[in-house]
Amino acid sequence: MTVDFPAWLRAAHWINVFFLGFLIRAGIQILGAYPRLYWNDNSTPGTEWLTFATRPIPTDRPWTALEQERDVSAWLGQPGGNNLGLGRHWHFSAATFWVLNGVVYVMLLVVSGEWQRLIPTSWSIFPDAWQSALTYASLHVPSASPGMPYDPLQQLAYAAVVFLLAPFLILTGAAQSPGIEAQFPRYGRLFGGRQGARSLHFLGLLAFVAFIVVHTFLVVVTGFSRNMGDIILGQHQADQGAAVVIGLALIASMLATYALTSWGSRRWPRTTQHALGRVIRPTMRALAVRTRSRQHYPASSISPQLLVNGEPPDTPEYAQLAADGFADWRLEVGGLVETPLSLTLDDLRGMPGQTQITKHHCIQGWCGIAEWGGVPLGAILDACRPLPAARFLVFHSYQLDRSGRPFYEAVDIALARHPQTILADRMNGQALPVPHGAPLRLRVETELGFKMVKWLRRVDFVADYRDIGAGEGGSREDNMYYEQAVGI
Ligand SMILES: Nc1nc2c(c(=O)[nH]1)N[C@H]1C(S)=C(S)[C@@H](COP(=O)(O)O)O[C@H]1N2
Ligand SMILES: [Mo]
Repeated sequence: MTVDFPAWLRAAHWINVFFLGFLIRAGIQILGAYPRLYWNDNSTPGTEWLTFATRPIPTDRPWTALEQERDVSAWLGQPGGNNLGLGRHWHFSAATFWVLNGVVYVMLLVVSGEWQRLIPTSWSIFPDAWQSALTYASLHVPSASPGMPYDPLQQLAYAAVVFLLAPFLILTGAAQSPGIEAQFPRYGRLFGGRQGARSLHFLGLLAFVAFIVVHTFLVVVTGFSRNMGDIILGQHQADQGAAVVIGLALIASMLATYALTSWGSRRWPRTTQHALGRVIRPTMRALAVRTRSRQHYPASSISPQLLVNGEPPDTPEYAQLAADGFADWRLEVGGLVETPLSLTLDDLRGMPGQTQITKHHCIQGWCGIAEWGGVPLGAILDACRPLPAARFLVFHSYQLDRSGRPFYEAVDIALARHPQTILADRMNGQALPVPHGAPLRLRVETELGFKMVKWLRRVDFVADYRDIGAGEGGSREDNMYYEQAVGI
């Protein structure tokens, strides 16, 4: 066997490096949105095993989880700053192409027979790798295996990265998805829940970074121009000088791309949201809209305290409603419906109710489990009878968002009939507390928390959301560049 590297393998290597760079950078960006890691799904303050937080959690006043977001340097994060929405767009867009490239690469490995140089076929790889390790430990470079471009320890490390570490990152990434976890709660448990998966995903990142550092170091010390000949031109007999120049230019252009796309994202966030949205929307939508929540956590798993996001409305109107125990509060249901409704709390409580114990997935990364009680949204649909043109439900809140406009979110009508989509007026057996959305909030259990509008005022059935607010499908989409349908 020659030690040539076929062109497809070299291309796959560099495509992999390119998207991995985005994944790591954007992953760090996402971590900055809630820089605390846990092994429990309550995200209870003080129980984190690792934190990069810059702000202590206040103990003398109510606080919201968004206060915990921190700025990330653009040297590390994609795109840098306080940019969870764009970071997620980059992370999932890059993941899409990274996985595609990986699948093509593995298929070609198999059909070309090239896998024999990567996957160990004899147990002797372990003692041989140990010998290599001892050689490295004595500060010498071991010789490559016969007919192979690298020594047994390197082979073992490459095989582990391709066939163990990469799949592990995909699996722990998927386990953080509200859609996937809602439909397959047992899958989430495999990794110790969402926080377990998130912590493991982070450790996987560290493992990848460690691999990259050691790999790069070895590429340099075992003969940089020779190795560049292999991975750029396919063989080390080739013009090594040219290979080094091309290789360094390639790496420089990748770094320049990260810098330019980060700068461009922050300069034109809306354009970035739209462009990358086209890449990730089909998957996002499918997970949010097509999956079904089948969550039935035991009462014993209810979190001692569910974190809060969004500050309660501070308008005189809401204060008045709350002072009267919401006796004068109404939920207005209108728009593209046959029968507009105006429902009191008693009307809602008179309808057949439902309770469910589910996990709340905040886009920032934290989560918690609570019991929610209320009316299935399907019952409201039966009562108001949406017109055929209605495609989205727009939930409006009494609370004002950052732009000073009422907080709203648009939800696909297909979600309204999901068995666990409810309007909740109860939490953990009590009337819904004000911080959690009194008197009524939405629960849509296959999506991220920000879709679940609290302090509800009105539900409108619409054909399109583009003429509402900034037109992105919700306050968070408008102001923070989140995605409209969020199953991940
Ligand atoms: N009106 C309104 N609803 C809202 C928010 C908000 O800021 N305003 N925050 C959302 C976010 S980001 C999350 S994670 C959940 C938090 O619900 P909780 O406070 O009950 O945990 O509410 C969602 N509903
Ligand atoms: Mo959230």
